[in-house]
Amino acid sequence: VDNFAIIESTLREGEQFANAFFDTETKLKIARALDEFGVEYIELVSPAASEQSRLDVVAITQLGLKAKILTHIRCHMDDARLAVETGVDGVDVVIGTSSYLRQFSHGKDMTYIIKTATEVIEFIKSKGLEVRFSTEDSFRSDLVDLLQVYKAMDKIGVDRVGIADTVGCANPRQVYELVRTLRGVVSCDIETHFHNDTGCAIANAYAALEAGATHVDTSVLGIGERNGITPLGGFCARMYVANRDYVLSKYKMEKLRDIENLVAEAVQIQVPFNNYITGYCAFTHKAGIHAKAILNNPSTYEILKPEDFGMTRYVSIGHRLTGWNAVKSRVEQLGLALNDEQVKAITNQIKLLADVKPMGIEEVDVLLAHFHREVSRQGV
Ligand code: HCA
Ligand code: CU
Repeated sequence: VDNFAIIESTLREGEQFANAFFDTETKLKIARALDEFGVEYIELVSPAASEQSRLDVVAITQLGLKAKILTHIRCHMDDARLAVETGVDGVDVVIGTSSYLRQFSHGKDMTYIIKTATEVIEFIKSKGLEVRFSTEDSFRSDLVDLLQVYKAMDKIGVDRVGIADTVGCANPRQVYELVRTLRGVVSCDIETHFHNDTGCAIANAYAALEAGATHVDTSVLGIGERNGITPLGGFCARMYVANRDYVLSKYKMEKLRDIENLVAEAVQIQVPFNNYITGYCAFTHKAGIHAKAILNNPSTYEILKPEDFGMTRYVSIGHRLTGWNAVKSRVEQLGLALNDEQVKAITNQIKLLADVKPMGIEEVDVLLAHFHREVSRQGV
């Protein structure tokens, strides 16, 4: 799992999020921010979606970003012709292969799918562009059908094949097995795309990489169709735990919070309280036992180092689960001279008060300063 690339799809899958409507200026801002962060690819809405969408693809390709720019199209020659004229570095082609999609969506059989896909892929390749072929709803598709299409695409020289859990039904073990099987059948790269309907999107992406996938689709805050896909931040947290140095060498993690705020504002949502890395309580330690150990050595209860992400740790002390070691640390930060017995006494007072109502840090500070004045006066 120490060699993968991110295909950042906030400007494609993300626009399928209920609240999303990105004007051109916002798209450019998001594209620049993702590029600075260091994602390898930025995927954009199809130029066939609307005239403005097409113009926006062209505008983004002209920014001169380091990231490769992709556009995402249906498996149609009409879309392919539009895509290759936009100036993108590559095209992601998708077609549905599950019985649901074949019956209720496009109504095409496998022979037709392979024939059309071959024409589309060969056309895009002939323009010197990178090309990926992916099947929608891969996990509810017939395995024999799937492998047959992928094999055919690999043979004609597609750069990547993609697996998509369009409906979010897959679990990590199923993902591992499918990617492992596919790895044995094709020699090209393998891209993966996971929806998060049952909360498996990050785990599935990780399992895919363990099984030999090379590319993972993400979006900022996970926004996308329904409740979205693998979130960029959570995916990076997962990969950081697997290989910190690799992740920190590829991505400017301290820029994550700004990108999330930019996107959250653009789609008018709040960053969730429990968001990976940037949620407001992601580095808050509360219970006395945790606080004590954290103050001795943060790794005791922290798998992510806040400073690697431009974040700060916070030890919460104004509540009844607090402990005297945590209070002592605050006393020292404030430069108040109190011995351990005194710190224990004020800790008990904090607990009694907090039994009625938890306090913010300002209130605790006032209490500590007051206590300090009292004991100093008595000492004189
Ligand atoms: C969709 C398409 C897609 C495509 C994924 C891919 C999906 O249904 O909106 O190109 O790999 O989830 O299947 O986002
Ligand atoms: Cu999707």
